[in-house]
Amino acid sequence: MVLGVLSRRRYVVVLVVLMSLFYFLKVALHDDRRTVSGVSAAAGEPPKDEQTQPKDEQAVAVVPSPVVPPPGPPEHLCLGRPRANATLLMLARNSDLAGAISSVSQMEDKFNKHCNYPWIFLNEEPFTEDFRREMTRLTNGTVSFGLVPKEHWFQPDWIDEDLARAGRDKMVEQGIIYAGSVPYRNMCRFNSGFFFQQPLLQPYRYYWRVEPDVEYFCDMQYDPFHFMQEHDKIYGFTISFYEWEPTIPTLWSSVKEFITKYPHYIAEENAMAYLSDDGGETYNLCHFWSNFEIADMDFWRGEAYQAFFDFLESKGGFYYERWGDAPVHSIAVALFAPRHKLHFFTDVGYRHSPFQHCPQGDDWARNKCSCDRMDTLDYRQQSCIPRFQRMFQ
Ligand SMILES: Nc1nc2c(ncn2[C@@H]2O[C@H](COP(=O)(O)OP(=O)(O)O)[C@@H](O)[C@H]2O)c(=O)[nH]1
Ligand SMILES: *[C@@H]1O[C@H](CO)[C@@H](O)[C@H](O)[C@H]1NC(C)=O
Ligand SMILES: *[C@@H]1O[C@H](CO)[C@@H](O)[C@H](O)[C@H]1NC(C)=O
Ligand SMILES: [Mg+2]
Repeated sequence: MVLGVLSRRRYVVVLVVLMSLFYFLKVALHDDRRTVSGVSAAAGEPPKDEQTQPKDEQAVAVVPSPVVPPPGPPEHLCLGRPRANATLLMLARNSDLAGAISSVSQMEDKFNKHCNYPWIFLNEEPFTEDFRREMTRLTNGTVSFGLVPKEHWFQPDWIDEDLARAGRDKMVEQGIIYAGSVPYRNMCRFNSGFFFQQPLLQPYRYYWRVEPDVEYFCDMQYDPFHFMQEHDKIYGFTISFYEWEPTIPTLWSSVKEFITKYPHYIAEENAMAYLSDDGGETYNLCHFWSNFEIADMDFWRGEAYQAFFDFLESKGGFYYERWGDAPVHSIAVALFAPRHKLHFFTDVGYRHSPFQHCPQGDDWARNKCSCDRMDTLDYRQQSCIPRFQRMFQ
């Protein structure tokens, strides 16, 4: 009897030691991998290597398969459920570092610490060692850094630069924000037609777009990617208002031309009523603010959107005017998908200066939102939310 207890105790001690050893090794190896990717970046890897950062599957392969599960929650679970096929995404410059730290740490705190969704950072220049280290430090998810290829970023040669300059100068005279900026136009075109083609994004279907210097006010109590999938949504937003007309003078006439040429891409039960107050004759300038997007890249990769982007690209309006990715995305999802696939995330508090959406009522209290409930764009004069909601009444 006494001997039996002793040997059982010894057995337990050995088991505990083995478990601790395994956990220690796992943590050490995991940290190692994350540090190594940061250090090799500092050594100035060629851009090609940037596209092949370790993915989740490869990361898991580094750790020996456990005999006894390590303590703590399983890594692939998100709020008690398996992670969706999704990633967090940020396009940023190295100079955006402070704003990126602020946005990423809020996203981690409000949502991703429960889920460890991967983060993908994109830039047309290599990210600095500093940027990589700081982003890696903020999350336990896999972090990857991608270099945008030149042909997805810079003004194409076939654009008539004299015409483009004339367009910029005219806009500067009108006092429009980013009027004279070519990089801003590169960014808008990239976000319209190319981000979802990046190799790092290929393994994923859904993304949550995050910008430097934004704010997330509320705790997420559920996984919005699961929500998208389960409710058959392709596009989620929080803020909607009117575009500045002088940035898109010929966008709507191009859209109408596209509709005439490709009527079969227009969905039944589309959201034209959100875009136009006269059945499509004129654009009312309503759009979803694309700095917040939870969306399905398979829609952007699909035939209708590809044809639409190619058509818009051929007009040169990203450079001759200043077509934004917000109206381009919004018009596409409103016309090429049934309106029930669009979703207003009323319960997600978000700010991108100078506008914010603050949840109301139970959502505000339950999700511990840190915003002033009186400060929300939803039903102000500048907002297009009433037009969106009217479609469902
Ligand atoms: N890599 C890179 N990112 C950019 C550039 N311009 C803008 N961005 C990013 O694109 C997004 C939108 O730019 P932002 O300056 O915030 O434009 P705004 O929100 O329309 O005022 C942000 O995520 C920026 O970090 C650029 O020239 N290079
Ligand atoms: C990463 O996970 C560890 C262990 O669970 C935790 O202590 C730490 O706070 C996490 N770090 C981040 C940035 O979430
Ligand atoms: C995730 O989505 C992408 C894009 O739709 C798809 O190619 C990939 O097979 C999906 N992965 C899984 C594990 O379902
Ligand atoms: Mg911004």
